Amino acid sequence: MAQTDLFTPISFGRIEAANRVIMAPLTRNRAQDPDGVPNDLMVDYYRQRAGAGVIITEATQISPEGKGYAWTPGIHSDAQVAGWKKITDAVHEAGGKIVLQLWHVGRISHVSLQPDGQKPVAPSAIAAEVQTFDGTQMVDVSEPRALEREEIPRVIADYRKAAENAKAAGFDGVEVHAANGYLLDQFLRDGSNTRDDDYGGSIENRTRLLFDVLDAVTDVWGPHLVGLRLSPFSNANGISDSDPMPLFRHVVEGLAPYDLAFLHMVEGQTGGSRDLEGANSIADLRKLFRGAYIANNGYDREKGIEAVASGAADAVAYGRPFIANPDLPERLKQDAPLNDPDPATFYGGGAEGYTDYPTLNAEKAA
Ligand code: 8OZ
Repeated sequence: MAQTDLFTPISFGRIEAANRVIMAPLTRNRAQDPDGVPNDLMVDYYRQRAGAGVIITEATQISPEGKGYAWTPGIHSDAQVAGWKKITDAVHEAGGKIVLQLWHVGRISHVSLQPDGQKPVAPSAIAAEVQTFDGTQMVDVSEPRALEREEIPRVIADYRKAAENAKAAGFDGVEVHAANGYLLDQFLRDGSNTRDDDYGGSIENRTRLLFDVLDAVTDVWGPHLVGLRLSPFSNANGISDSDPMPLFRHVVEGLAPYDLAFLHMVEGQTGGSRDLEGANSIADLRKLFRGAYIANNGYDREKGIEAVASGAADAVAYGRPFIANPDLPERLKQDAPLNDPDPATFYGGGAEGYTDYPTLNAEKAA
């Protein structure tokens, strides 16, 4: 039997991937149309990266209220669905697979980005001490208002509608973004969720919204086509919990009935240290999940190969390396040099630092 490595095919549930080099979700703020419609520049960007086993798109707001940064795309309007359809068509023509990341920012927003200038919504009226980009400058996020109990079914319905829209846009699946301190993570954690109804308090109550959303999204997509992203030990966007291990054990144990395509975890601090208080915490959580596991956070070629070879992960999601190397899987396979990403062009702007990084073939021809 051929040995399993980073470059062999894998099934994420019903999503068949040609290799295990996954493109991590990357916010790039190129949807400058005020309505958050994906544009032709984004078509080029994603087409260039179709060699990934699976592309997980940038976080995409499920509703106008779910937006927290200027120029991020949405999946709640017909024009957005049409824009994404061009992207899924281009990736499929190039032989790739692409999954949409469903996102609601919750309290990580600013009144100027919200419909009618209203306050962002959150589990509780507790502001995060972080900033966002409003289209002109970095600004402190606004104080949110607590969602009313009777509004929660509407938020779940927004996830359902977005999941239907993603299907209409031709995606191969969806990933529910429950990481990095956004709405679902805010509900999970006791630092941001102090509700006294059935969506706050006990672990069972704090995890209820996540499971409700998974119910809705898997109902739309069916089994083995929905993934989930978590960042159990990150404090990204001012998130905190007094005891994350039992919380996330409950989450991961609760995933069994959903028949997810994959579980995708940010290991350690998002974009930062991989060191955890409990060295085996991630491995312990992973053991509780029966499906495919995608590891993320600071992996290089060697760490990725080692993670798959040892069975610590089934696949590895690369973020920053995919920004600067559209043909990353090929480069990793050949052990070819990598281009360095330029942080000045990560967020916003045009083609520069977005679609102008060369492939190996382009470098050879030059
Ligand atoms: C960087 C900048 C803005 C948003 C995340 C969606 O951390 C993001 C994000 C990352 O998950």
